[in-house]
Amino acid sequence: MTDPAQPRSDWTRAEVQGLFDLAFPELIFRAASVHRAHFDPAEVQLSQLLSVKTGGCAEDCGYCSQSAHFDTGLAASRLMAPEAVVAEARRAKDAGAQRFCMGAAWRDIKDRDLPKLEAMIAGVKALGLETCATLGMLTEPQAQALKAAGLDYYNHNLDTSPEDYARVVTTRTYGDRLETLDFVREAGMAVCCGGIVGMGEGRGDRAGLLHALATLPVHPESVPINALVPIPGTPLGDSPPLDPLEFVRTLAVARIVMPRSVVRLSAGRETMSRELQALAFLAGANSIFVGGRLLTTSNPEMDEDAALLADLGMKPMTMEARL
Ligand code: SAM
Ligand code: DTB
Ligand code: SF4
Repeated sequence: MTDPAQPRSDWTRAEVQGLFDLAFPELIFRAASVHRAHFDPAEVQLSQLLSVKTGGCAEDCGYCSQSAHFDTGLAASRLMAPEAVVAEARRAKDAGAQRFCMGAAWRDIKDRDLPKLEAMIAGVKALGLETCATLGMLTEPQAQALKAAGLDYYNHNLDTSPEDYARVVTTRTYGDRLETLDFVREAGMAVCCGGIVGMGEGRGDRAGLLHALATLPVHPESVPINALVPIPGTPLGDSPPLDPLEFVRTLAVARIVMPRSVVRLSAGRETMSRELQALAFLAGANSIFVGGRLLTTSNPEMDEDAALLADLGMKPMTMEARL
């Protein structure tokens, strides 16, 4: 019998679907068991996001406030100065964040922006923070340049199952996403790749997303699971809310199929109860975004999260546990 705590890349889609279909207590027990084989279940990594370039994006992601294709009332802005980004990162670190993720509303990176990006990444890294960026598609040389500047992780999500993708985005393909992920890997960066649930997809699509992630040649070291934050004016802004227990199931299956990855309880926490977040941690989630803002939407304030973690007897993840 294979050890359920050892990473495997040969999951079948039926196996992943079968995990979703387990009785809830059995699923959570298995996920919690796998979680403690690799992590301290009392630890959670605190990550802070910053939108370094907001709005006006050429892509048509049906969930996104920043697409130029939809009228969401969001004002677009230019790429921030590196010094301003580093100042925000210092504030985040002082408030308790261990990881800092820079996001840009771009379809892809333009070479002319590389010097600024390299400067901000180097400055954030120099503060002793783990660095992550999500800047759209990139080329192999661009991936190498970001790595050389000090970028630890690149975030690029698959979002949903391969067959559901065209319902959500039409301006790029699943294959485009996979190609960027390959370049990130080849450049020696860690991969941050996950998706969104609550976009009106079915359980089969949630299983399909996790199957796609867990059958990559190397599992993404970081797997953000976002609950859709509905944005008025976007095609998916009226999606019916997902059953919270199904959200927890998704986290639990992610934990089981990618046992060594950091599973991030990402967007959507503002509307989640403390009890639901506690269940999410029990199911193996071990990172949250902190600070009152995600990229363009709001998030619980740090003091609220600090109180939640204290009440649960949980603590920020140590540096050693992350590597
Ligand atoms: N433009 C880059 C890209 O899409 O790759 C990076 C920024 S993009 C905003 C990063 C990720 O945030 C998306 O891949 C998506 O998974 C998530 N996201 C965006 N809008 C969201 C929303 N309204 N609710 C939940 N997650 C969202
Ligand atoms: C990810 O998967 N979730 C974060 C991060 N990667 C960049 C972004 C969430 C964005 C939520 C919507 C917003 O604030 O615009
Ligand atoms: Fe652009 Fe990223 Fe938003 Fe898609 S998710 S519209 S690529 S900013």
